[in-house]
Amino acid sequence: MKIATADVVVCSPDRNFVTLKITTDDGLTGLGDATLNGRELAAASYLRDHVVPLLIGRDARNIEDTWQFLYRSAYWRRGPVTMVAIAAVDVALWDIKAKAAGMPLYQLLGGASRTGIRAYGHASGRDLPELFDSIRRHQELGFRSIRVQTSVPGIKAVYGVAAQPSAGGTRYDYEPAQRAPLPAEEDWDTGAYLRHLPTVFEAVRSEFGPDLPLLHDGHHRMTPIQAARLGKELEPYDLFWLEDCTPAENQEALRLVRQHTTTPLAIGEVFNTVWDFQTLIREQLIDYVRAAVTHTGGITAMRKLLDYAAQYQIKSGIHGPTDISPVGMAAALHLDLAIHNFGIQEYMQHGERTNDVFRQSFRFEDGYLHPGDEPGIGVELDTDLADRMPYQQAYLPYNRLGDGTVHDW
Ligand code: EZ4
Ligand code: CO
Repeated sequence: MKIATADVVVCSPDRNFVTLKITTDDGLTGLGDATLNGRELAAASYLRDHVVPLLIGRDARNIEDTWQFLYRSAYWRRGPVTMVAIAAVDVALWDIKAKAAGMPLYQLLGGASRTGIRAYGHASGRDLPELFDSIRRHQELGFRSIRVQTSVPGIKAVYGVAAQPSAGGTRYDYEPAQRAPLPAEEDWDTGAYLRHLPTVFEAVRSEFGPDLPLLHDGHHRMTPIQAARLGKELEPYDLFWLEDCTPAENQEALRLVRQHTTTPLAIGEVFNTVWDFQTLIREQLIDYVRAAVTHTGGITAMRKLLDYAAQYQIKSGIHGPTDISPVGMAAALHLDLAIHNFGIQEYMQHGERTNDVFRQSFRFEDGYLHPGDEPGIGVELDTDLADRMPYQQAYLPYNRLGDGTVHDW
């Protein structure tokens, strides 16, 4: 079973996606996601120019060996561009192996450890009535765990908050990447945020009661002492997790946060190897690993990372925004179903055009996701349709403080 062709497909149905399609000499195909939001073409070039030529003729069955070969022979280690490329190859080869075995991928990973995958959705609002509306709307969609983001008085645009309710006010979709030649500039004031957020969670708890699991994303914007204070002040509202409270490249900084709060911490959507989590896991500075299959070297690397986390009772919280394609999402779901230390799965639903290009077997029912039982990962790419939706320049926004200083976004 040799790799005959490997094609990189860049398309933009509702947003940009980079997909690798590997075909073997016996006609099996596998898909991998290499989407790197705002830097898609770098990932596409890394694959096309430097990885695809190395794949042709290789034995498609040797997944571990191919992973180690791509990682070690590059010499330059880690980094998002390298790791999304390796992830795409890895997931495509797992897809092929599972198709060859006639099984859904989760069966090859040890079989199902649960019947469904608890998912959380993204509610947001510019004020409390809008936020409550959005939470109710997500409950109607079936979500039983909900991330809460709101505007902050005095700040014009805040990450994760829909600028305005779209499509007749029923859905508060938030797509951070904008199709434009330059990134949008947003403003930020940590003091205003720290004063405001506990009042939001107090209001949400009194409206929705104690049982609804609530999450919040701090999006790397606080210093350790600010994060410690926020974690402490949110304790009465019993968060499922506080995500990315600090930038966390400085992993030791999390010790300070931990010493001050029992609010559970989730970190890692911008990380891409097990090494980036080494201190966080060994010192038990986090409760959930937020890495994505797409950005962290695929199934092979994520399995090792999550098995390492399991030794410390740290659970998974796999990153699942819309900039992970349905291919990356499906790969995550097979892993979620198979591992023992599953925590929760982020699920921002893709748009209709995306679902037309990527036909999927995974489903969402009553708050639970399931990858489906088709052989492989259960996603097929309509390449003709994809070719009619070419790449469009798009950037994530960035933040400036009141005095013009660039701040973490
Ligand atoms: O901003 O994936 O928790 N989810 C997030 C995401 C990220 C985007 C960046 O590409 O923080 O929405
Ligand atoms: Co996040």
